[in-house]
Amino acid sequence: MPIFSLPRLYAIADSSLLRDEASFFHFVEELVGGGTTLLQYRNKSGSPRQVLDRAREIKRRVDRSVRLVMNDRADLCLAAGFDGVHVGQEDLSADGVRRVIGVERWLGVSTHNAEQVKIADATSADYIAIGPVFATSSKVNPDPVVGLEGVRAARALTQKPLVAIGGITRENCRSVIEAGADSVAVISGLLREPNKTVRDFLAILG
Ligand code: TZP
Ligand code: MG
Repeated sequence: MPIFSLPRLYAIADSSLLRDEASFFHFVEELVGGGTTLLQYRNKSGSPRQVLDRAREIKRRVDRSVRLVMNDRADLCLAAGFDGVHVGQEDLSADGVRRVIGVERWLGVSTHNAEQVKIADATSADYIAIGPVFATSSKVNPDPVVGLEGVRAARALTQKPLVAIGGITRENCRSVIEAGADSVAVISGLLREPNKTVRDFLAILG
């Protein structure tokens, strides 16, 4: 497994939240220009071909120092030459993804309760995400909010790097790190003024 350390901010670019392709790529460039070093591409509505085309374009536009993570799809991660995959509870299992992507690429798993954290901890996942920490409108049918208490509980159950997700803003991100998360994953909190907002998050999180 690669030596693994997560940056404090894990930006997620969700293509459904940007009105067209040009704004999507502009958004990605703003995130990276602001200092994002770990970026997940999330596209729940495109065909596999569209997802891959956009992924390749992201890769073309973004410096190699930025780690690129594909949401849901191990096959498209490989096809796009991304650095990792993030899967949820209904995607391929973590160990199934690992067999596809090999040991070098990064693998993250979403969890929503203590039981799922324990199970993910026993897999070959490189990091575990826990959430939604706060209310979110970026996910269809989100699981119940776990709160800061859920982050603390997850922290106690795993030594893998822990990502907190769901409703995280500049205002509440410190409390999430203080509850034990290593990194905060943010979707809607980056949509406005992404370059400045990324810089703000990085300044707040040190
Ligand atoms: N998983 C748990 S909450 C969530 C996902 C994908 C959405 C997070 O988006 P936002 O806009 O940062 O609340
Ligand atoms: Mg998924």
